[in-house]
Amino acid sequence: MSKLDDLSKYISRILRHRPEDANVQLDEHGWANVEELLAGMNAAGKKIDRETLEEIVRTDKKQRYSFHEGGTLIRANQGHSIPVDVELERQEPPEFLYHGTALRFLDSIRQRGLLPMGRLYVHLSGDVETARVVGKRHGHPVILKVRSGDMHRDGQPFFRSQNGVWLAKMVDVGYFDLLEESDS
Ligand code: HQG
Repeated sequence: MSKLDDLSKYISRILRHRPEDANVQLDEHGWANVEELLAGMNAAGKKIDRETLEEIVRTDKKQRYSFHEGGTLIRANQGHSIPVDVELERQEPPEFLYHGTALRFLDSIRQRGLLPMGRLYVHLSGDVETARVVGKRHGHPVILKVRSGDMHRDGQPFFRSQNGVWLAKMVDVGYFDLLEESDS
């Protein structure tokens, strides 16, 4: 992993899950003070300066972070486990969305539906390829095709994060099927 990727991974953890590890406080909208983050990271042995942080925010492949207030505040665009309100936009989803997961989770998902587990939302992708990459993080990937259009018509809200990830509170059993690869 490159040095920037390693720092970025640490920043995700601080801004989404464990701000206290770097002595950082998030406000109700998930914003952290940039100076506080830099000081906390350096104190925790993750050496970083403002220029490097700006480079990470600018070049991150998934555009995970945003600056605010002239670069004095920073937050993760999505993916939190701590309950912050990142002012997600409610949006009408496409007819189908995709969720990549691991084969070993499938029985449980079929019984209980897709749940946010350690995060605030279930993460869904607009395309099969992205879902496959997400699923691979957990093991042998399988892809679920979610009937997001039906969920929407049944009154279930969908959100889209700043960086284009589709989010739902949960996906009930009955709104997804295992994707047959010839079907994609
Ligand atoms: C599974 C990355 C058992 C779910 C990615 C997933 C994504 C269940 C895992 C973002 C279940 C949670 C999120 C049930 C769901 N029983 N397992 N009922 N319901 N699961 O990491 O979607 O690089 O919290 O299928 O690209 O994998 O961090 O969610 O496999 O966008 O920016 O429980 O994280 O982005 O795993 O990934 P995660 P995810 P970043």
